[in-house]
Amino acid sequence: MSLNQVPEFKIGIVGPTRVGKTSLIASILADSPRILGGTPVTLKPRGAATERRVMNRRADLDGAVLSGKFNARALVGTTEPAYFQLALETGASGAGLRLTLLDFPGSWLRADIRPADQDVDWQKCRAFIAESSVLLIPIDASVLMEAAGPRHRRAVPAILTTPEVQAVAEEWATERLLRPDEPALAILVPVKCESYFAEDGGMIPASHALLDTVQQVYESTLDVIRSNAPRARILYCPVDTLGCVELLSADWEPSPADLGGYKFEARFGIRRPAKIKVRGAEDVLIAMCQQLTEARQKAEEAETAGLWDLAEKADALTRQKEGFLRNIWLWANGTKAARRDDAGKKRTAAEQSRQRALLLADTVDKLARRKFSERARTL
Ligand SMILES: Nc1nc2c(ncn2[C@@H]2O[C@H](COP(=O)(O)OP(=O)(O)OP(=O)(O)O)[C@@H](O)[C@H]2O)c(=O)[nH]1
Ligand SMILES: [Mg+2]
Repeated sequence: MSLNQVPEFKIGIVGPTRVGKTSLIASILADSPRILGGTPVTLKPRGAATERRVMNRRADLDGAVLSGKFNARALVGTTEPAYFQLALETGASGAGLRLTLLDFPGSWLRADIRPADQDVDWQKCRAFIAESSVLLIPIDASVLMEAAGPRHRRAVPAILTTPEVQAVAEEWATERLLRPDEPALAILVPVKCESYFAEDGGMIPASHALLDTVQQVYESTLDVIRSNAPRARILYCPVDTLGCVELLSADWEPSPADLGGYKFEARFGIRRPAKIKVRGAEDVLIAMCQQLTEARQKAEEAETAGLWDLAEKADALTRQKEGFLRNIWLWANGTKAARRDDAGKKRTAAEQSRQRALLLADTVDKLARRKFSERARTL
């Protein structure tokens, strides 16, 4: 194992087709220059494939806004699993932290419509999600909030595939039992909620009702996470991936062939100025930085106190699976070495990269100390 290896942190995301998984990933990245403005750190796509995916999604989103009106089918869905490789770093060093998000076609969650020849790929996605230290669960707020009567409400779990989401969350939480030293973070992320927040200029402010409904509909998912991973942190962070839209109509079309008996479609109109304004992505990033900081501090303290032979533990983990702990050790050790050598102030390339490691760790710490927005909650 080389210290020059760049530590990688995996972030899993689970939700049905058309919920907004790809948009959420793209919007975290799109808003990062604002969030990280004034810090020496950037969040960037790593490699051409991710860059292309992000740019395509942004062009799609910009086009949807320019067109004036859109529905969930306005943007093309994901057709195969895609790894979004991101780098959190200082300068164009290629070092720093690697964040990998796995995006997949949400329709694969449903066994009855998943093509049989995609089963192997789906198993790989599930394994990645289970290994991830962060689990993002995007939730379609318009389905929850526009279900007007008992018949609509009865269709909600089928439309949001809550049993399938819960099964994936349970696998993730159960895997945490096998990794008790690793910090774990699950974030419920309502999307398409621009109309429900007064601070967004929403026409039907209902932020409390949204929180209550999310907790009610996802209660058993929260329960399986809590019972299998009692130390996992669970947050609620609504995100607007577009911001400049308003719900125009919500249609529940009877559809006996569909589980739940209804098809749901929300239509959105564009608010002036027609400019995308991401909201809430900062909370997700702050939560991730808190997790990184906490884990690195624990690793450094344990090593300093001689309580925990990090090198030995990390080696053992390398032999097994690439784990969060090993990555934290790599990062903690890199920043510790940087601190040790700080006094020397040699003007070498190695010294510069050490300085960058320190700067990154300090910036992540600072981001971790930022306040969450009013919307975010600990559940
Ligand atoms: N109003 C609004 N629409 C959103 C938001 N997030 C996503 N959408 C829309 O929801 C639709 C689906 O978004 P995607 O990101 O493609 O959904 P996905 O979960 O990746 O879907 P699959 O790739 O099919 O699994 C698109 O038309 C998005 O513009 C949001 O925060 N607000
Ligand atoms: Mg997608």
